[in-house]
Amino acid sequence: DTPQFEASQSDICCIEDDRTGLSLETLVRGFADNLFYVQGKYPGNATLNDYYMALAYTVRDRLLQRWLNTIQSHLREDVRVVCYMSAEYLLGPHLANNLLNLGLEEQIRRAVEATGLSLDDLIAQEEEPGLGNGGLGRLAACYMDSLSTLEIPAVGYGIRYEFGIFDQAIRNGWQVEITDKWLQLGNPWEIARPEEAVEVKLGGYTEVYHNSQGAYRVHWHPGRTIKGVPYDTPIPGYRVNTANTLRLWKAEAPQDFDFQAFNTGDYYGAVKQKILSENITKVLYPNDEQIEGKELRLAQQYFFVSCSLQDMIRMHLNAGGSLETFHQKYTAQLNDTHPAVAVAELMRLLVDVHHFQWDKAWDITRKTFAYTNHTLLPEALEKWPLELFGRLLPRHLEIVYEINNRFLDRVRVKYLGDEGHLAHLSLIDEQGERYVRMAHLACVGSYAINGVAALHTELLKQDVLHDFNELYPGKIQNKTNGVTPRRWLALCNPRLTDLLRETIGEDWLVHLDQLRKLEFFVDDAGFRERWRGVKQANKQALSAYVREHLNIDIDPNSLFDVQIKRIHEYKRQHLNALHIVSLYAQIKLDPNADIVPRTFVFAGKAAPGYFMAKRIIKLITSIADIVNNDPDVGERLRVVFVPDYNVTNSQRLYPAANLSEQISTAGKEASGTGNMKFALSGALTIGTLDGANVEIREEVGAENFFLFGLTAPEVKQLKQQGYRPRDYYKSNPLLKETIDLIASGYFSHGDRELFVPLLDSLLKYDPFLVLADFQAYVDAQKRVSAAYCDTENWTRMSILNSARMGKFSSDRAIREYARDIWKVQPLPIELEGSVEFFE
Ligand code: CGF
Ligand code: PLP
Repeated sequence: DTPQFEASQSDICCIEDDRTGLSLETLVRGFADNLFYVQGKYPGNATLNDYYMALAYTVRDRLLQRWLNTIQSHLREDVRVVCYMSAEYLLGPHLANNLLNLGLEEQIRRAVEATGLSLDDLIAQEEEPGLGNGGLGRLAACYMDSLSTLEIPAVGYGIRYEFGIFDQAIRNGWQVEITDKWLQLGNPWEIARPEEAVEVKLGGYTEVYHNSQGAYRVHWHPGRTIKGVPYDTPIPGYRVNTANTLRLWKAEAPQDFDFQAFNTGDYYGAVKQKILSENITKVLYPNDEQIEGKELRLAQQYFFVSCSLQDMIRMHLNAGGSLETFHQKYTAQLNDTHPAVAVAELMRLLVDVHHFQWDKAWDITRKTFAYTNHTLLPEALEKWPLELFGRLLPRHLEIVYEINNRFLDRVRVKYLGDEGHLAHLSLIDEQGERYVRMAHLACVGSYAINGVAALHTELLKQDVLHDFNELYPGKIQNKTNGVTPRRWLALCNPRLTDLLRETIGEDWLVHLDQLRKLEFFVDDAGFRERWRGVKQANKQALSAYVREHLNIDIDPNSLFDVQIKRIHEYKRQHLNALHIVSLYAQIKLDPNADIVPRTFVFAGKAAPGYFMAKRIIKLITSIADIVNNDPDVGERLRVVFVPDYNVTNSQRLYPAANLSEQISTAGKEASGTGNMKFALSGALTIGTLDGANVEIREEVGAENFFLFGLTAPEVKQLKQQGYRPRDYYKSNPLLKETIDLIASGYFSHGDRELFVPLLDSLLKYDPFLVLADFQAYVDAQKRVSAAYCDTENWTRMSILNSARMGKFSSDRAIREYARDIWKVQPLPIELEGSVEFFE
């Protein structure tokens, strides 16, 4: 039967007692108590951070009953639980989001103001937990929000990195990385549960033995043991009583780590062991879509997956369940292959620790996991050298071999004598150095596989997972990504939210399709005026921010053309840069050139080791330096690189955009989620037929989307024919002029070497077809400029973009996962009366 996903929408009510009540008096009292008793400060010596902490605890106090009730109810009702396993969660700040979801903003604002402080200042004080690189981690955060809002029993499992994604500064036009010390002033949202710590083993060797019944068993003698300590953060749903748990694991040395070493007087040896243990969760690897084959990274992956599976097994057994029914009680979603070693770990736990027969264990394992693929880029498909894998996880390598042998036996039967198929499907890559292919392990060890946008899923079936699709027809399905309307509309765009509330109510917060009602207003000139007013105010706010922080004057009336995302060649920030240079060249040739004024906004981090991406940043900042200071340009062009792209900063960028740049090479961007956030706030998209752009265009209408560029099949064909980028350069005078201007040292104080690596790569290889798409992009940009001049029509298109974004809610995505993959039901949570502690 189909699950009911109507949120129960209970009026948010905290239990009115003197601890967690909502009256002005109780709130102020709670705030003051937390400042005094938790932070240990008087108002006289409190810092802004002390006040933020005290307020966060005051909000958390009002969330705890929901959270504990949720956990209790899930246990009592013995419900099926989704475990989302993700190495990344890019949560963004909690305070404002929790106020929104709990419906407490007004009361808390009044209480804070009653003390003479400003709520906005305290909200701004929060250091965001940047435990992710970009889209994939942010998706996990949106999904946690939707799981709670839809009242689906869920736990998010991940890693509590001590240092999250680095903070980015721009110095002399280059990216500089700064350690993200997000925990340094304390994290009021988490609760450590050391009593639920588990042990994880690494290294060592295995030994075969026969048990008392003569059965063959394997014993793993690990080289070292690490303790995993869970830190829990409640994730409240929007205006429901459900608050699911995000459980992040921290690595520590086990209690007896130093026992022997200390006894033998090896003090430094003991300390070294402790540090080695803690290193595992020290830092997030800052690469998006690029594997870094470091042993520590595999250790991180294995560590959190082993902790999580042991945790699930413990809970299941404690609740009186038998492991035979483990897969009925839990389903685990593998967010990309980062947690894919879970397949081997569950087998180990079932076979070696709980003494299951292999076949039975395999049946349970395959029914437990489902796998989401997020990329087609070959450099992002994880594989581990056998030697490294075996050194760290000797038992798991044996298990992978055994899984592979049994799997290939089945494949052999199907493809009689066809060694090619065997080699393609094998979990071990045998061409040259041998590797474990993590995507293959995830495909074989799961009951469902999904892509993240329709085009991506099709390409997976045709290409990267072609043989698996043939072997398991129907197993690969599509689940187009979505974003939470709570953070990405209500929270980040309060002006638009007010207008929506007045016009169509607020049902869209949980039923994003309701935005369709806006279509009734597109022909209402008064409404369009107000719509423009909102966008203008958002642009003014961004202009003020840019003025204050970057000392650049931008014109809020200009077209705000925004590209914000990780810096990557496939995302083609350099294509955007070439367009800017082409406009600038036009002005230099004809100072009176009629150019629609534009402000180009960029933001994004480059992986620290990604040479080309860092040069792209330097190119953009160098262009900005020249263009912004050239009197010939006047007000017509501005280029701004906003440093330190993260959730906090993104929240002021999406709402201010007129134009959203989604210009990846077709077939390379699996989905994109930034594209959805822009359109939700009324930006129009200039984009290729890539990832979710395809579906966005379908929804908003081709006439409300600026399409350009080669399609995925055309890209493939051009590459097969032998792509010669230099031919485009030679035959297109505008392109030649643009590239020559950069090469001449014009943007680099005469330094002709600075951009050689970038330009050489474009002219010689151009792996992402920048030059092939250049003219089509320039032409589409001309259409954009013309359209922007027709203010009324642009506003119509903007309204229609927002109005038709219903599909891209993460609630829709999670409903689909729940219905088609997980088969889970929501459980509304009752709030029982006031907690009686000591009777
Ligand atoms: O996942 C991505 C992003 N880089 O994190 N992938 N990975 N790996 C894709 O490239 C995006 O297209 C996608 O939107 C995101 C979430 O699925
Ligand atoms: N990083 C942050 C902070 C985001 O908000 C988003 C948006 O989803 C992303 C990365 C991913 O952006 P895109 O989908 O454009 O790659």
